[in-house]
Amino acid sequence: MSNAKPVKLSEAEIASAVSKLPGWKVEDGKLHREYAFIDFVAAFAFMSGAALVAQAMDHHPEWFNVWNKVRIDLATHDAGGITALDVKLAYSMEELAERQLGK
Ligand code: H2B
Repeated sequence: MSNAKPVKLSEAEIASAVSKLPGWKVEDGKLHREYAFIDFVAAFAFMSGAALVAQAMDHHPEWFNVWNKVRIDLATHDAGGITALDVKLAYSMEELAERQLGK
């Protein structure tokens, strides 16, 4: 069913991960990014895709949406910090966002 308990990444591992994820930073001990899409439909399309990925991973974002903006915080509550699951979800979100941002 669920995988082994996720392990918190070290400061160095987090720094290395963030350096490969443009737009992402660590804020309040969570991986943080804000996207600005063209409109609400694009923002919600991104969120719909991300929701399916999150559910498949059994790993869920903290996020906040107003019209075209989506503010995201990723942390692993079971581990009390940032784990490889958060990095993986951030990469998936980047892929999904690119589709909406047309990059
Ligand atoms: N999402 C996040 N971000 N952190 C978790 O620790 C977590 C989760 N745990 N989604 C999962 C669900 C856990 O509660 C279930 C029981 O697997």
